[in-house]
Amino acid sequence: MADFETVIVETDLLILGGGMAACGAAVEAAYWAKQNGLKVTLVDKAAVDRSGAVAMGLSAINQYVGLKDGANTVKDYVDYVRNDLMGITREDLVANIARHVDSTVHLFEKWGLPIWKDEKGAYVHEGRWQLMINGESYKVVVAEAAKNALRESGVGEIYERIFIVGPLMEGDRCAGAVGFSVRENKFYAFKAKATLVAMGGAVHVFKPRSSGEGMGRAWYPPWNSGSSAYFTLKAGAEMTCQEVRFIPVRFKDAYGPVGAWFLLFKSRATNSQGGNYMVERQGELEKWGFYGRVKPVPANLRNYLGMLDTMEGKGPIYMRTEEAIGKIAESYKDDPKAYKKKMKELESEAWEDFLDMTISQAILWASTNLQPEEGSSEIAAAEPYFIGSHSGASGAWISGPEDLQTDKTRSEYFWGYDHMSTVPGLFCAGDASGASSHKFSSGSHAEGRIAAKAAVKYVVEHNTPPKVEQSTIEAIKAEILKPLEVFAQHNGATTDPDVNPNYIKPRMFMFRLQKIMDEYAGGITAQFTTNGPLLNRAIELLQFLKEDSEKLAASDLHELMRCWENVHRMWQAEAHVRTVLFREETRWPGYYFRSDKPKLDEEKWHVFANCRFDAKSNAWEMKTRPVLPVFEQKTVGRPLAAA
Ligand code: SFD
Ligand code: AMP
Repeated sequence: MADFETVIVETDLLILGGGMAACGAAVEAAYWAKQNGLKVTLVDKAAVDRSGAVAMGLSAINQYVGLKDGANTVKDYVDYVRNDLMGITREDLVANIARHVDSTVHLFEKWGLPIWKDEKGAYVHEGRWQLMINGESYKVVVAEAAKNALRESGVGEIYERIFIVGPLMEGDRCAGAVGFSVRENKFYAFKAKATLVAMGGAVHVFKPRSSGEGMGRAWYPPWNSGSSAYFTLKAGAEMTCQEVRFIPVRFKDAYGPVGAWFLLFKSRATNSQGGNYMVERQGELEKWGFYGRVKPVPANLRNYLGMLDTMEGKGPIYMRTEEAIGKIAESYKDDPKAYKKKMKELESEAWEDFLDMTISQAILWASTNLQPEEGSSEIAAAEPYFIGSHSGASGAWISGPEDLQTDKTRSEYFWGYDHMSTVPGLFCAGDASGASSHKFSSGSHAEGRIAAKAAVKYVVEHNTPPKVEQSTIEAIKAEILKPLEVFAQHNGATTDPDVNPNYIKPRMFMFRLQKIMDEYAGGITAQFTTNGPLLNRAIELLQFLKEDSEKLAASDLHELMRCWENVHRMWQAEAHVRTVLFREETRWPGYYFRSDKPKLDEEKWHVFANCRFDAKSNAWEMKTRPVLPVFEQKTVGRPLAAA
């Protein structure tokens, strides 16, 4: 397009995203880049102060190992994560993050994040691994440190409101990224010697529970639209755990988190008949072998027990907030003044939990006259999300650290640089990297630091500027801006710009994608259940959708972003469907159930299911990779097949 300027930016390390992992990367990269005379460039689609999952703040830091106090060991954390993921996890990656995460949390505190303390000055824990925070400004605090680090060191620059579409390649090497400004008519090509992808997970791939005016309300941020997965797939990187979606159980309709209620307030969840599914359905856990017996019960199995109640018509399921608050306050009953004070304190903690991170849930409570100390609140299993940092695991397959490898894992899990994907020069962290769940906000920041340090090392050892022809950049530019052309060419054909025989608007396109995923790939409508024939049909329909994506139309820059967000979602969807089909078992009931393969198959499927899109042959490659321990596994057995 004639009025679209092309801006070329040359840098050494390119950090994509401005969330928790990217901010960690910025802090660490600034330090190492300065020592080596290198340049670092960070690019975010939004404004770093309030971008990504932590935009609204958080009320807890979910990963703190407490190594200094001797509370836990790295191995304890690895055991926890492996058990929660039904045995499928990269121990080397989880351990690498776990051994560094405490220092990240201490940095947060130094930068001004208020972490709750008890009378003795010790951190207040929500649960074994979680710390309570006053986190409304969590992201602002973390962003400020990242911006200061880049700017004060003199090595860095930050581009905000630039939407990254995809990779720039030089043969098999990642040579940077391309994107466009969402405010000005500018197309950007960032040429880099190393690129770190930290553009979060994917939301709105599946049809959400929210509809119409409420549709932007999801648990995870709707602006994380699968850009990390698309970028790594298009660069030719091997992906892992694409079948491991995360379904969070949340306060119904506004998605308020449940962690503080279950762990800090020790609340029960009961069905409409007063039954507690975690007690009444204990027997069901036996079907899931070793993993049904671990403590805490894996998140997907907790979900599953509640889902069984819902499917049997025993809903709604309630979080018994009034009962939990009443129980905690009970010991103060003899002293009315102390009781009143305690009740006020609990009430304000309950509201703050939401006001810190899911303000809309507090608004919903207020607008429905709900007082948590008086009445219960409905909870429900939400739609599936793709997120490598929480209780899901999807992301790129990356190299682990050399020092944690065993003789058996070295050839499988290590190829030179910490947290580098299988594509040279392409690093991943946070939601972008797979098979290392439960890093959350703090672990994602720590992983960003680990990956950035390794990426700087990579640049030092491969210090050659990428060569990409200007004609290649111009061809990519034309492809990316095409939806604007399509709209300009055809919008006169109808009076309503949303309906046109020659094109499809991104919102309508998203509805098509969500319908396919919801009905065929085990969304809410299908009660999280699917099977081989349904998945094969989903693949067929996704191919038609891919054809339709050629006709996406954008009336302005904002819609152009929406077009590409949905293309990103579509690729995440395909990687998911293909991998669910590939793994011929049900391993994570409560995330999804394959009705044609309803059991765990430890013998055959105690492995990673990986995939890769090969651009040259335009085909998907599916393969398994072994799950290997880096710690002696005294706590884990595998005799499960009989279960
Ligand atoms: O209660 C592009 N999370 C929780 N973590 C905790 O530690 N404690 C909690 O209390 C947590 N809970 C929670 C959490 C998240 C949310 C939304 C709620 C509650 C309501 C999880 C963490 O937030 C999460 O693990 C990390 O933030 C993941 O970090 P990262 O860096 O992988 O993702 P990000 O922070 O969302 O940042 C993504 C960035 O990418 C940008 N971006 N930039 C350019 N071009 C594109 N195409 C891009 N696409 C995306 C984004 O703008 C952003 O900067 S609780 O539920 O457990
Ligand atoms: P959530 O609010 O569900 O994201 O949970 C926050 C943290 O608490 C995460 O680390 C969860 O894995 C953990 N968690 C939530 N509910 C439970 C539970 N019932 N038992 C054990 N851990 C939980």
